Amino acid sequence: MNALPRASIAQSGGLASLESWVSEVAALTRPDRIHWCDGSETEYRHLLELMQADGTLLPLNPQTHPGCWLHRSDPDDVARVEHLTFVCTREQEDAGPNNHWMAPAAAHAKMDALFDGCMRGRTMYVVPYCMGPIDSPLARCGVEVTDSPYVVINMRLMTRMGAEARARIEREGAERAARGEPGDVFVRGLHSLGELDPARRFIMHFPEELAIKSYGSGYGGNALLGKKCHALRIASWQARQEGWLAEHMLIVGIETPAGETHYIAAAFPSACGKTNLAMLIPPEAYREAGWKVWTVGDDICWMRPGPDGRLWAINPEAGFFGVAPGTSAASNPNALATIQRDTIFTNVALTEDGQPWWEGLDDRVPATDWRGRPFDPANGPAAHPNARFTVSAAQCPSYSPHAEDPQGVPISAIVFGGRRATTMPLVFEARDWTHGVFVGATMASETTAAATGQVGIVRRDPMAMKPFCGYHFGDFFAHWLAFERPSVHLPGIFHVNWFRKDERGAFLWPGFGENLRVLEWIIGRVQRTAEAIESPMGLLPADGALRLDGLDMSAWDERRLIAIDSEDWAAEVHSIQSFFASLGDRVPPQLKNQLPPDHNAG
Ligand code: GTP
Ligand code: SPV
Ligand code: MN
Repeated sequence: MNALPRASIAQSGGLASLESWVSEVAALTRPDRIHWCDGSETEYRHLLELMQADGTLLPLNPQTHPGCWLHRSDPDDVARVEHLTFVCTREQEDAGPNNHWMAPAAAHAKMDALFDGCMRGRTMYVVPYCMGPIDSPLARCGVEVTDSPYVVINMRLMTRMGAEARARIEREGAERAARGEPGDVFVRGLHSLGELDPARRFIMHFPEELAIKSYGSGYGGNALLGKKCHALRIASWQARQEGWLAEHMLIVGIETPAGETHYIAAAFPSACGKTNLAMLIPPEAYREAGWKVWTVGDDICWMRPGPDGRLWAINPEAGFFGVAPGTSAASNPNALATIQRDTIFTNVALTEDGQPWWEGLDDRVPATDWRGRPFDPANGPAAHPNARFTVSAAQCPSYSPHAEDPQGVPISAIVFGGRRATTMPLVFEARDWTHGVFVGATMASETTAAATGQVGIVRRDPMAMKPFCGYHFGDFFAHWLAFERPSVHLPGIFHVNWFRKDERGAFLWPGFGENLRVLEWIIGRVQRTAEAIESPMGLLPADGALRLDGLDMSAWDERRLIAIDSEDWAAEVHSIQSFFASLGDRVPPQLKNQLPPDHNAG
């Protein structure tokens, strides 16, 4: 590798205009052609044709799935890569022990050496995008430069991409110029598939420069830079500076029979149920009584105190990049209806007649697995466990009429939750804001196939942000605590666990649509109509406060669902204590003080 220091693109570009940054990128990467994306339907169709011609996309059965395509990724490129993801702040301490760190100059040098000439023979796409409704004051823009047309079409479904976003960037630049501030403000994302070699794959973030460099992966959160890289890692940094929150949360509106809609924001780690809760269909008895569920977002939530002091939230995304396995007419009919047309499927299996298929969909036997081989159960699951669909949110039958409101929706409750076979009860409420921040900060969950690495290991995943917080967790927790002030009317904070198991390994709770029963109690608590009792973890539903009528469940299992085992809790406290210790002295003392008195020292 060339060891000569070179001026990095982001640094030398500074806040230069969009055009000059794109020219610099092209001078480094040397593409054969540059295409500025306008986001039009014509452009989308042209890219689909191009990818059909070169085999990047296979058409699916047009009778059953019009406008749907299959993409098979490289078998070594099927999920986020946390061990190759870096936050490059000037001071290592600012990235925190929760992130891999590299000094910005070294990281730029490493990445620019990889990008040097990497787009020869390829087309470079310039993808302007807006995270959030185009006219929302909470929305932010970025530009992703990529050599992957698959990334371009995914960005078109997932963000407000094209001419309107470019116009917003230029308008904001002109407004800055009028105030005497130079340059355009947008997140600069540079992406190349490179050689798709895991040994030459890095996802680097430069929050102080609002820049991202991603090389060597075409998959999901590694490559669709508007999503985790911008809307969580960079945005969480910006949000801290500017007094708002960028969170790994779904947003769902629950309309009660009284006709009031309560918006709930819920943080569950990757592949732990956000899409499913966001699209929940009420159980029969609730539907008949008039309960309705409105989907605002399924993965990311940006929120800030509004003029009335409540937290107002937008979904910065325009589409869903959802987990396919487990999605069925029984578990998530709204998702299934959403993906019947104009959907990109990645790493699913195929039936004989060219329909997409995955484990848990139905009892048909697929013909071809996610790698394109004839299906043989000896090779493992037919669909990759992290197989995904990409689809416009507007196709979702439960898409909220307020999802595009520029001011967002007001949040009544924040819910944290993890995938825990033991220890954590179905639901509890935090005693106050500080305790709620403690509950979020100490969340843990079993790892899933959404990232490479071992599955099923319990790890601390504060606020479901372990892979996504762009700065030190201690500072992140302090930022959350700072929202408690007289002018802010804070939502209640709750914790749920849909995944508790019995001794035979079966889930105790039916989950999915029945989760509305838990949301009903949460709304009841916010409205001060539902009863609760004290416990060492927080406030549990009082006897009879949680509606369980009509569920096929023994009284014994009902009790076990919300039971707290004192040995389990003691082990949890111990583990939380060492987790706080591992984060060092930036953890706010108010959080350590939430531990039982003999555990909160240090
Ligand atoms: P990301 O897109 O990775 O952030 O995931 P997500 O949090 O949106 O997870 P998703 O809703 O896609 O669910 C992941 C898996 O958990 C799927 O296989 C679901 O079928 C399963 N799941 C979701 N909700 C429940 C539930 O209430 N109970 C049970 N047992 N499984 C669930
Ligand atoms: C997650 O892993 O939380 C996802 C999928 O939502 S990805 O976009 O690949 O990060
Ligand atoms: Mn996610």
